[in-house]
Amino acid sequence: MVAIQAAVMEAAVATDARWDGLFVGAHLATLDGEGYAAIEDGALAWRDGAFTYVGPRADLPGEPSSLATQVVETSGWITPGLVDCHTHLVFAGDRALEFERRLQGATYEEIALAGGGILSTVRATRTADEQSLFDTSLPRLDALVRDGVTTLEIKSGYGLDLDTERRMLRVARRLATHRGITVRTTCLAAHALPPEFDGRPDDYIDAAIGWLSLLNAEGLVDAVDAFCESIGFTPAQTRRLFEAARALALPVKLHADQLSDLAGAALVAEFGGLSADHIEHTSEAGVRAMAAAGTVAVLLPGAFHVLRETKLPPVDLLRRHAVPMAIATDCNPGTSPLLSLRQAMQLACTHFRLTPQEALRGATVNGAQALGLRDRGLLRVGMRADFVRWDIRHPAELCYWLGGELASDVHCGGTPVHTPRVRAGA
Ligand code: DI6
Ligand code: FE
Repeated sequence: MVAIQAAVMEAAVATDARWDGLFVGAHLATLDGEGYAAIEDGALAWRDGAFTYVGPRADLPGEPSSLATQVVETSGWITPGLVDCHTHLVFAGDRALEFERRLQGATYEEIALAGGGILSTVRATRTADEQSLFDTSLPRLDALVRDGVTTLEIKSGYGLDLDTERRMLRVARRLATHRGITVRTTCLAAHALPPEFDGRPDDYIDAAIGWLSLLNAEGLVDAVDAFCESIGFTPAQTRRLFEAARALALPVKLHADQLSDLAGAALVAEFGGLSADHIEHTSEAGVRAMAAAGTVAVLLPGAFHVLRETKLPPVDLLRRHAVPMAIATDCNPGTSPLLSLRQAMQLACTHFRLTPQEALRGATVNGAQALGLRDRGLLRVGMRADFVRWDIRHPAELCYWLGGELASDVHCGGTPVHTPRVRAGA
């Protein structure tokens, strides 16, 4: 395969909803069945944003040129578009110096308790206006898209006051429109206690509940999250927030059992939550509760790796109880400055012993489920035409390479959002 130079295309490209197309010749990892549910020498057609044919080229119901205006003879593998279901992508500043301090022995908790950590990003984000927040976040979004992401979640949580939480969520919405991809927003006002509420965490939860209903009324919130941890909020405080979310008919998810077992996974399952995230310390009771509630396990190997954790999430229990596992970047300036979902899949295989098949499901269909989205994550007729063509010989390569540029065509709703600038032979 000839090396390509790649560029993220401006959203102005191909916004025509009638745009259709047909790729022939690549192998398809449809994920619509056991394993990769692969189809060799496949064909993939779409129209009006949804797949109209997914199958072997040999079974196409007519001449390719009669099926679509644009027919592309291609190679490699096509997978569903990747879904990054847990990110904190919108923030200002960075925490590289904190990284150095941790390398010298300071722990994440010590830095947080001394007013650093999340609160240092809060200070930087509060002083950034909307445009500069947008400008610093866009390159991070583009890095994810270049590596195959077509849907992602973005959390607030570095404002911890109404204006800045709103600004973060507005930037998340603007990023989606600007790049032509899907962004689901999550209100994470209960991420840390801001200094003005020192010693008054219950008052802060009351304030956060008030902001939640305002931000929801402004159409800025798709889900609600909290950091339930000794350095975050207690299960009782989290429960109060979840009750407010329920009253607003908003789905919940939780940073659960990351650094200790506070039974966070069971708590979010009790509320029928979309996902319990991190869950390194979750017990079997928590896993059973997730299985019963249909709550997805979101594994975040980037944070595990960067914090040099040793406690592994209960992957065997999740398999035994058939809890779907999703993989996400957790892209954030403190514990997971990770700008590639494929790299997260690689880390999930090396650290958590997921198979490359499990990792691909985790970054597609299970990630979509963790966002409550059932219209994507598989190559199937009728599903959204979100897909990626990769320059690889086997899908396991997606979890094998560390770095590199493998994604050659990224389509979201049938529209290209990243293409090779120079195609082989062009
Ligand atoms: N857990 C995480 O992984 C991020 N937030 C959280 O509660 C880390 C956020 C940060 O350190 O900035
Ligand atoms: Fe997180």
